Amino acid sequence: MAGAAMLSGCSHGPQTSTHPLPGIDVTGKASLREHAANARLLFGFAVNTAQLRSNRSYRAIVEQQASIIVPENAMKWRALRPSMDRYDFEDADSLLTFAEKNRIKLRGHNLCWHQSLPDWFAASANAADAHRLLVDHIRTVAGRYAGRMHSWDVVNEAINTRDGRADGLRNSPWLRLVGTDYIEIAFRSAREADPAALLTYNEYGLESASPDGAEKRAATLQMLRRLKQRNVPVDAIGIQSHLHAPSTQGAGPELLRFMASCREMGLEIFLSEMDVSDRDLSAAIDTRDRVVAEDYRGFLNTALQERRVTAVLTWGVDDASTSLNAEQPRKDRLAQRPLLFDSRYQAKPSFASVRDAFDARLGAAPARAAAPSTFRLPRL
Ligand code: 9MR
Repeated sequence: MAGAAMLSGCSHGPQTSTHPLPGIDVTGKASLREHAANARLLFGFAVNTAQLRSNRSYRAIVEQQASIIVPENAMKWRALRPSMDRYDFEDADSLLTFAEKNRIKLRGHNLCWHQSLPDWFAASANAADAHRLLVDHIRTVAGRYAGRMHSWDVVNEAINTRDGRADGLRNSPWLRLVGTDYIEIAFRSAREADPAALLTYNEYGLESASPDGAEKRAATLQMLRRLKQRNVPVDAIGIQSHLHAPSTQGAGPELLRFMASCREMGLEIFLSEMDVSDRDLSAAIDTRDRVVAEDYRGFLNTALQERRVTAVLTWGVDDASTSLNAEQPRKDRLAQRPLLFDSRYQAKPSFASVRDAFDARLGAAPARAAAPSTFRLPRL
């Protein structure tokens, strides 16, 4: 496993390779993983295995700040399935080795999605074999890492109310080939393969105040309730939380109501893919950084009121590693600044926002103060 050796072999002191927000220490007890732990939260990033392997500064930030990571792409079908009958686990294995060596928890992403399927899938999968393909994949992948994963995004983004179905389900290849039961089949297969991982339904747009957001929340709750009624093993919901600055809207009360409904169903809640797109902000870096930081603060101050939120992850480590420049390029072609560290690994104002929101969850800063007695913290 050459990849694993490379990922875990090089160690580099995080203190010497990152640059704190001017005047603010971000290391050790001042790191986000420590502030998160004090608020009974896990904090971390979606990571890119190539960066983790080759870039010391990137790796140092992850080691220093994260108590949980998720592969941005390395555990998707496209990465794991070069052909129908072959699996390639090199990157995924190396990531787990890295995580375990550094005592960082690993989320798996994802076992069933309409995107990032390998090219052979469209040409080869059909209604006769798709059910078997799905179950075999989940048995093989979740089974390989059984007992070592914090959680798995078992089904990703299965709702799309614009597809016009009464149940709100997305017209995905899995729905077309396997039928509406594909979600239930995926969760049951995942539980059999790994009884320990928290099995998660992960979705975008749930946090939005728009009419689309309201429809998505309603359809998602309807789907989750139905799964729970049928004793399908769903343990958690991932609210992706891809925000767009300036998010003056903030789905505050609706989001809290949605999260309370999830809690009442017994679900744990992860803010699983946070970033703040600055596509619609003017060019000035100071303004962008300030508005993005305000959006992180505003969103987390609301969302962390829900006690079942147990993890917060950003989708990428530093601004150079965001997927947003490809997905939502700015009109002026400037690089987006949606994350907590800039492309030179300097902590940004958004870092301070996230840290302060974690502290505010305890009602006390600096951290380590006792939680107010009225605030029941989740057990991790
Ligand atoms: O950031 C990911 C990008 O590198 C991939 O090309 C893309 C398709 O696999 O997926 C991106 O990650 C998405 C995640 O898997 C699911 N939620 C939305 C994320 C951003 O688009």
